[in-house]
Amino acid sequence: MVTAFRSRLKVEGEAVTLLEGNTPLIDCPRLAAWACPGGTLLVKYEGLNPTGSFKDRGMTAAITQAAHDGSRTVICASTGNTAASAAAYAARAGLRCVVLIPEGKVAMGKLAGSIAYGAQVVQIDGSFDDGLRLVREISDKAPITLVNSVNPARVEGQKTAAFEVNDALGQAPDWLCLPVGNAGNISAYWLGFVQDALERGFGTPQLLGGQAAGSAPIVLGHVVEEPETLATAIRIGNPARWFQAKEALADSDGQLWRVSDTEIMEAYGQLSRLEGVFCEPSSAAGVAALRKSVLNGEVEPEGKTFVAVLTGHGLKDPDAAIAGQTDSIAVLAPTYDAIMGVIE
Ligand code: AN7
Repeated sequence: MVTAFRSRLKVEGEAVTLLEGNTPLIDCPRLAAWACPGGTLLVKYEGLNPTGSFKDRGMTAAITQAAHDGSRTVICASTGNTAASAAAYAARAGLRCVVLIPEGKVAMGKLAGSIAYGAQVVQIDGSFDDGLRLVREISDKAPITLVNSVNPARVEGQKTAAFEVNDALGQAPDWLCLPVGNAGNISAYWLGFVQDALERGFGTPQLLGGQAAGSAPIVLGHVVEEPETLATAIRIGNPARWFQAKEALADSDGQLWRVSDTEIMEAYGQLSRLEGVFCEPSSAAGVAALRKSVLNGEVEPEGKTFVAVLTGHGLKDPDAAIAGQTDSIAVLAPTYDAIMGVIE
C-alpha cells in the first residue's frame, strides 16, 4: 500500500503490497495545445502501476483488509483491469481469486494478467453488469469476499491518487479529467480531494468525466441495457457508484461528457504520438472529454491547470494499437538501398 498515506486510510491489517502508486505526473504541452490551448495539461500515468492500471491502488487495500478479516477467497466481475489486479494481490496474499469477465470483451493484456497470476477465470455470456450482479449475490450467500469497488477498502486505497496529485502540484489542479465506467475512481478521487482539503488545506478541483457514447448511463440518466464501445474497460451500463459520481460532479461543479469512440481513439492517438505516453483507449476518454468541453465553450482553458488521469497502460490492449496498421508495415530486402528508399 502507498505506505506514506497508510495512516490516512481506513484499512486494517499488514499491507499486502506490490509497491503500487507514486506514478508520474507528466507535463504534456503539445497535447495541451490540442486539447486545452492556453492551459497546462499534466497526465497522471496510472498505467505504471504494478499490474498496469490504477486498480492496484484500491486492490492493495481490499486484499489487505480481506486477508486481515480471514477471508480465503476473493471474487470480482471485471472488464479486465480489476480482474488482473485482484489476481495479482490475491496471489501475493496466498488467497484464492475468482474473476468473472464478459466473453470476448476483455483486452488481451488484461486476460494475460489474470491467467498469469493464477486466478480462476470464468467467462460469462453476458455483460460486466450481469457479472457484477452475480458476484454480489455470490458474496452475499457464500464466504467469499467481493473486491469490486463497492468494497469500501477499494475506495480508501484509490484516494491516494488525489493525495499524490496535490503533493506533486503543491495545490489541487483546477480540473481533474478522467474516464467514468463503474464510477469508483471518480468517487474515490473526490473523497481524496475533500479529505486533503480538510487535513492539509488544499483546494478541490472541478471534475470532468468522460463516458463512452454507447455506454453513458450517467449522462443519459438511465441504465444502458446493452452497452457498446471500443473502450471495453468502460463498457458498463449500470455503474455501482452512480449516485456517488453524481454527488461528486455536483459538489465539484463538474461536467460529464459523452464522447464517441472516434473522439476517444483520436485522443488516444494524440497522447502517444504527441507526447510518447501510451495508454489504453478507455484511459483517453478523460482527455477526449476535456477537448470536447473546450471546443463547446463549456470550459475556458486559459491559465488553468488540468490533470488527466490515464487509468491503464497501452500495452493492456495491443490489438487497439495495431488495428488496421500491420498491413502498412512493408517487408523489405535487407539492403541499404531498400531501407533508404523508404526513409528518404
Ligand atoms: C482503464 O476492471 O470496471 O469508473 O472491471 O479499466 O472506476 O469503473 C475498469 C474500469 C477507466 C473506469 N479506465 O473506472 C474493471 C473496470 C480503465 C478501466 C475505468 C476502468 P471506474
